[in-house]
Amino acid sequence: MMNRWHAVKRLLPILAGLALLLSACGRADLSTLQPQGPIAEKQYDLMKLSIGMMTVVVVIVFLILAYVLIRFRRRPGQTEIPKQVEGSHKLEIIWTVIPIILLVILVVPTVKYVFEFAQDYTKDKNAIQVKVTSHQYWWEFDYPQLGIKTGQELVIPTTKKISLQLNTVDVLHSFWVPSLFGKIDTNPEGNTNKMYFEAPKAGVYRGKCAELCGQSHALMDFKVKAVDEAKFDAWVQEMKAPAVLPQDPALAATFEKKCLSCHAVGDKGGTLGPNLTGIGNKQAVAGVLLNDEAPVEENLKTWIKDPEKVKPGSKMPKVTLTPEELDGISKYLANYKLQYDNGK
Ligand code: HEC
Ligand SMILES: [Cu+2]
Repeated sequence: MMNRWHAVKRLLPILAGLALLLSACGRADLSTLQPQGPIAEKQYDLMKLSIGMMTVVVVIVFLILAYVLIRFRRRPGQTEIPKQVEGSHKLEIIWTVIPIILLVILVVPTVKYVFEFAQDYTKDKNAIQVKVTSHQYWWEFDYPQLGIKTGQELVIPTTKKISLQLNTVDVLHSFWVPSLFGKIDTNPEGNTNKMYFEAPKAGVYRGKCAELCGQSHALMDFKVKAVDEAKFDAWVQEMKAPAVLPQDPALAATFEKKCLSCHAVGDKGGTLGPNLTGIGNKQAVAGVLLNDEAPVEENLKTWIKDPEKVKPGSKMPKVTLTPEELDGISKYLANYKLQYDNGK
């Protein structure tokens, strides 16, 4: 008896640690266990149903096992072999029928949701259409109905269905916003995956690449920002407004020459990198340098100075700039803010 208590005592810290670990699975903007939209809620319902059923089965099986172990244990002095039972029709029917019933309970809602989640809204005029393209190591969002291409931050209205078509330009990635919907792959073979979701609560949700895609896979973060319809419309107008370039003409020329070959601001520039319009009030620089952890200007400087240091293997080269140019461009971008969310 004493020994057993010692064993339990030794296990206690491990159990406490596990409980602590599990209790930390709780960020509302990042957790499957705190769904923030209808798709995630239904997926969570399926999880609860299957885990609930498994728990009941495990508990019953272990209770029966414990009962059998105690009730039919070998007693002192017992020498004869107990009565052998086999081919009991009653038992066989019970242990065939019960699992079938359990499977049916699991299958019906699962199949129902599989079809529901696979509905195609790509032709729906009322849905916001977004073409998602994954790159090592960033996400591009193209809104064909609105004529906007952006990156790293998917801005959406809370009132509409968002219909996604997903592709990659390089390797396999997986698009995942745990609190809004499950993972969906972006396939290299050119076959486009589709899905839809809704985010009825305004807020910022964290997204992840969920498929090991290279050295900076773990840094391939993005955000989904859900805003009300008025703010969304304002955002669209601001994204389409003419480019605002640095005031100093020399700095503007440097920026155009060295940055706009890949990046866009307003109506100017290229698409090899994320659109920089409004980068001054985005949630993060390059997805990972969070602007609520360091000032955006500092994050911009850190990134532009040496992208490779922030995200090994990044496709943004280290651009040669004088310290004044680096300061000037970082300041200019930090002040490139949009007003749709009250300049926040
Ligand atoms: C050869 C193309 C190329 C050039 C030139 C280039 N960039 Fe980039 N830039 C990229 C790519 C690609 C990314 C995405 C990198 C990632 O996140 O993995 C990026 C990301 C960024 C980001 C983060 C964007 C976001 O939405 O978080 C900023 C800011 C940025 N670049 C600024 C600049 C500036 C300033 C210059 C000029 C000094 C510049 N870039 C030149 C390709 C380029
Ligand atoms: Cu990836």
